[in-house]
Amino acid sequence: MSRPPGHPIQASAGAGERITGEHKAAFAADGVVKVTHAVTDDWIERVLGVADQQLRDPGKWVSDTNPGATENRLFTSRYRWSEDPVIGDFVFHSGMAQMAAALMESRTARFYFDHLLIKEPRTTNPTPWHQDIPYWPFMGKQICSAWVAMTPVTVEESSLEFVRGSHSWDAYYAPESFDGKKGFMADFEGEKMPDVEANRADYDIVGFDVEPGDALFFSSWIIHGSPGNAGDHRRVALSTRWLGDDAVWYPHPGCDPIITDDDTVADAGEYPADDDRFPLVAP
Ligand SMILES: O=C(O)CCC(=O)C(=O)O
Repeated sequence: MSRPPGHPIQASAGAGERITGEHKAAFAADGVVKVTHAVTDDWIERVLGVADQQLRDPGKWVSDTNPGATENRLFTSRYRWSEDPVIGDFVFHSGMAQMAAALMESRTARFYFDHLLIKEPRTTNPTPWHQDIPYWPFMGKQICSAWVAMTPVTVEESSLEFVRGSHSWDAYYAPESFDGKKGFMADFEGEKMPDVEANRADYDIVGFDVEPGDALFFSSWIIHGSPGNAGDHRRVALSTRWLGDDAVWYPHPGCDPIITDDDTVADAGEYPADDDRFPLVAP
């Protein structure tokens, strides 16, 4: 898993200038902001091509609730960037790094991983309410995702919802499996996630309807989730994960085991200056 040939670090330098003071203020206060038309149509076609290809011939890091089905299926594929030229190109040249850095008020953005998320029509599986940071072997406030819609999606059709401002709660909720099979694990780091869904009125929940190419940038600390896809068309999104200046390598009980201490030159508690695993994309 290292930088693929043909993807030198190259500026999508102007992309950060798309981010306005208003975007930054919303991201800081709410923990999430929508940037419309964040990527151009050619990216959308190319990523939708990857989605078709992945459904036909899944990569190594896949989850799939209903293999082969065209309905009621939640499919995800991760860590494709070093093998798939489209995803690699997206990581280095779509401008997500520059926008993420600008929103995090970070000088730099290193790439962590890509996450393709497909919900076929009439998929009942929600994405449960969670924070990202406890799932990841990093610590820091300047860590975020750029979730880009590749199909039009309303909240009813499974666009993302957020508990506004929850990135500032100073709470750290233990990872739980998304299929609900494994609940709270006492040996994982973090408290039990409260039942947001059952108590929606108690939370300041904001959801975003999006068009293809719109991006939701959100803090890795914000509580978020999405309902199932009640609609009759496929929902496709590509999330990329970004590490800012204050990120440190922090492997801990419960975090994603795909990249471990053995796979990186990063040292626990230190900035992850590992250009092969976590390439510096911005500036
Ligand atoms: O697309 C989804 O339903 C979930 C996305 C998500 O949780 C994420 O990108 O962190």
